[in-house]
Amino acid sequence: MKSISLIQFLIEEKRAGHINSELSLLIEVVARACKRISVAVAKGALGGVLGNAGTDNIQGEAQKKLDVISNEILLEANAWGGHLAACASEEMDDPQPIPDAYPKGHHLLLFDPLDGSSNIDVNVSVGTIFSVLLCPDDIDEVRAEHFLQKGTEQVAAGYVVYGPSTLLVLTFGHGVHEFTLDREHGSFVLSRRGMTIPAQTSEFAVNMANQRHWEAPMQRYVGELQAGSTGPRGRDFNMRWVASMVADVHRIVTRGGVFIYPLDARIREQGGKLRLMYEANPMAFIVEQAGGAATTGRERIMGLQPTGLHQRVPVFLGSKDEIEVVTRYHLESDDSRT
Ligand code: FDP
Repeated sequence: MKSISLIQFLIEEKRAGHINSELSLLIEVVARACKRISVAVAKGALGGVLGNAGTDNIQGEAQKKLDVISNEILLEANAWGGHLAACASEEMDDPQPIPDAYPKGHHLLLFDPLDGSSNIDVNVSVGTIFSVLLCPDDIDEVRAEHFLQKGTEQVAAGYVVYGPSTLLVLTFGHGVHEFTLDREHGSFVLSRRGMTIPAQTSEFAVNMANQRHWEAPMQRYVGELQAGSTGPRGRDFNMRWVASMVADVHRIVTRGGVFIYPLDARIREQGGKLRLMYEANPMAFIVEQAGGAATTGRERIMGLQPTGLHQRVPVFLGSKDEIEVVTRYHLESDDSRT
């Protein structure tokens, strides 16, 4: 079979009218940066990249050396390309403007440079997540408010998994496609076109250690899954939790399942655990494009009007039928309390 490189694929997408040249260039630059991150991740202890950086990010979380390195790689790669108006990252309080020395483009890039930090030092898959928006016209200075667009406004989203293989999964709103990094040749090669998530599944991903802090509808839903063939669902379910969102979502995009990071009593005030702009929205775009669903347990993630660059939300995504069940349980529970 003739292999198709990412560059060829992007040319095809341009010809199909799905993307313009600037967006194509942006994706090429992000992919190139992720190849460098992949090399750094793979070096592990030999590259001196493991362990804490000794700093905290905006969310007060300890930064790993690889968080900081990955952030710098993505910033540096994107600054001079001429395709961005600004970028924003989990690791930076405020958006980073494009230096005056470089031409500016029309896109805004948001990213979580290295998701799944707790897995870095134990040689388990981690990843990069990114979301691309258009910058509003006639902006002299890009500020955080210009990024606060609904997920439905995304023009591209993707993630890269640094696992046994390095994979790039991408959507422009015309299906979801997977590229595998050919390490010998240094290029991403199309490995799956038009990925689809089956509507039904028997696999769920959630951190069960938090169970006692969940809301009642979440307790009900997972309780029924655990009861399996002896409960109301009448069949057994299996659980998988990598604790790297990218790896868990990739399993779901590959063979179905649901990924849930719900509200719980300890994180209620902050709105949830995962970040809307560079985790939930890009993953929701990918999952919906693959035929799945993504909600907060109550409403569609991509329909939310963002209120902050680092805003957190509850996340329920994956196989459509299951997301409908758990979302219905939340809405029924809310109705019964009003
Ligand atoms: P991490 O904090 O390690 O970066 O993005 C947050 C995230 O990882 C997700 O990748 C992952 O799914 C989740 O948090 C892990 O949460 P737990 O620590 O509760 O398992």
